[in-house]
Amino acid sequence: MTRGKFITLEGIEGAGKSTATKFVCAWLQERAVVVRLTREPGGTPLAERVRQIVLERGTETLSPVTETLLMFAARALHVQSVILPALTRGEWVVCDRFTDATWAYQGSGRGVDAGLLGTLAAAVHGGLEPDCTLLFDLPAATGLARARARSGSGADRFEAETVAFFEKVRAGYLARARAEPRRFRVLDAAAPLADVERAIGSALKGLLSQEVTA
Ligand code: T5A
Repeated sequence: MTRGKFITLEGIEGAGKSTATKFVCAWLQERAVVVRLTREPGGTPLAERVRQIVLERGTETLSPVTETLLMFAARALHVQSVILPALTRGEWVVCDRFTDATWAYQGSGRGVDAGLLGTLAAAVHGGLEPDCTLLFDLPAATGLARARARSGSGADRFEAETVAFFEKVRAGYLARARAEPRRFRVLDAAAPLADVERAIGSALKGLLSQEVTA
């Protein structure tokens, strides 16, 4: 059986990833692809509990390294229980965030050492990398305004960060996209939804045609 494709969606808060996952899944299903939609942090019952810990604005401070370890703990559960089994069954996995988020948020945003991130990524998912990463790029102020309009006073620990923090995260994402142009497709997420969806469709067409010609 052919291994499925692994598609990740990345970007700062309010970039439109969750909205786009629905479009990606529907687009693939219309073409008879079996899709497994999932997200990080989360994707398994225990990993979803870790998600609550990292998102809640509790009284206990999480250091950048603690935050990083929690992200990778959740990811280890997710990769072993959900992502690898689905890919092995030939399903396509559509994942709202993966390790690029750790490089962007904990690495570029919080300043966690790249050596540590590389070691943890290798230990947790070895040779597993996304086949395609859709990066939803937009100015931090625009994304945050969208996210806060939706969350209101219920903003989570990340949404409560400053625009300057998210500009560092955005720069981290764009640097990764420049370093791996074949894997990343950078989309203008400030554009009207119809334009964003057209760009997603074009990226997915490319991925599907690789499958046919492989
Ligand atoms: N995190 C995660 C790390 O720090 N390290 C890691 O390793 C990982 C995996 C997860 C948090 O954890 C952090 C990053 C995050 O802070 P999350 O809920 O997955 O949290 O991520 P968020 O970015 O917070 O999710 P959001 O829901 O805020 O953003 P989305 O999914 O990008 O945006 P979406 O689709 O919900 O859209 C937001 C609003 O904008 C509108 C939508 O209708 C919605 O109201 N919208 C548009 N409006 C106009 N034009 C468009 N093109 C639009 N697209 C969407």
